[in-house]
Amino acid sequence: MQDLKIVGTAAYVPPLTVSNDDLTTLMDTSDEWITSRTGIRQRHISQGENTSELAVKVGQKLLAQTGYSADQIDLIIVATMSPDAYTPSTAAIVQGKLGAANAVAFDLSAACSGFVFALETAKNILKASAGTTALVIGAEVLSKLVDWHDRSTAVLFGDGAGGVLLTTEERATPLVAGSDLRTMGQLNDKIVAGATTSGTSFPKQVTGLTSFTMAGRDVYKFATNEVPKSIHRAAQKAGIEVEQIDYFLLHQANARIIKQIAKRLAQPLAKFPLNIDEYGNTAAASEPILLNDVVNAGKLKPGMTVAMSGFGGGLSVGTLILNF
Ligand code: 4VN
Repeated sequence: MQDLKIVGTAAYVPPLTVSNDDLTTLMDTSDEWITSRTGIRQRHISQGENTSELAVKVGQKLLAQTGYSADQIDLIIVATMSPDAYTPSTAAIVQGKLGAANAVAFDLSAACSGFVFALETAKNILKASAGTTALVIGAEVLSKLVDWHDRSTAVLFGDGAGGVLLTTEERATPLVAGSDLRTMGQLNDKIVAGATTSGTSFPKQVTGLTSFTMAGRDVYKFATNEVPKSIHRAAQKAGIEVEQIDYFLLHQANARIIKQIAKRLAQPLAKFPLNIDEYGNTAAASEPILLNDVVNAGKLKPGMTVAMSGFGGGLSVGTLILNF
């Protein structure tokens, strides 16, 4: 059957690393608290590179690795909650810098579920259109939205980007065997960043954006309850049992949350790769950075089945069952 294949994966993180100890000079926190509560040891922080610049580096790596030329790309989706601007889209900037003249490009805003939503969207567009090849990138510079004196949020986040090059090809099994995407918009106020005000008087002033706020306990509860359910629904759609899944690539929000989810699914922790120690929570970039790390570690073999789950702002959750 004609279906899709991930031809390449890539990631880019800015060179500066900030350790937990480094953060103790900005706020009342400790390496012990951060590592035991979240599993984070350091995060990469951009110095001047904006979201599109991280995404362009991922795009350039994907083209170089796969041997595709920029004009062969039909579609570029950038999943981000920290775009360079409201307009142009970060994806349009990426399209221009890559010289991908034949690609339609747009951003997808679904916070930490963004990459999963974007991969499913790209799949559906490629299957429904004459296009064959897409870049799907998750990219974030969360450091520009974080209040660096708020110890409840600042310790959690990092900057980075990752992505895949997708193309149409003849294969025996579909790339996406099952999917489950959900939005719980009644809980939209639980994670907020970059809010604007409409202004009451006229003429109005252009004002700044709000910094990142999160109802941590509520989001924690949401994730541990909803992610296992989403994985079960996606597995059911794929016609498989959760036991048949080789790896669970979960949004790297918090190592304790991931361990809790593994427990609820009654699956061994060895099936849940973790890299949050090195990158922190990079929202929409976390899934493609993790996928790239797992691919580069040689863990993913053809024929394996992977569940990829994103969850967070919206609130939202999304799971894809992927055949490699
Ligand atoms: C998804 C999740 C989180 C998240 C929520 C809570 C949380 C991460 C609360 C308790 C605190 C340690 C940190 Cl599940 C964030 C996002 C946003 O990307 C998405 N950490 N914690 C403690 O006191 O232990």
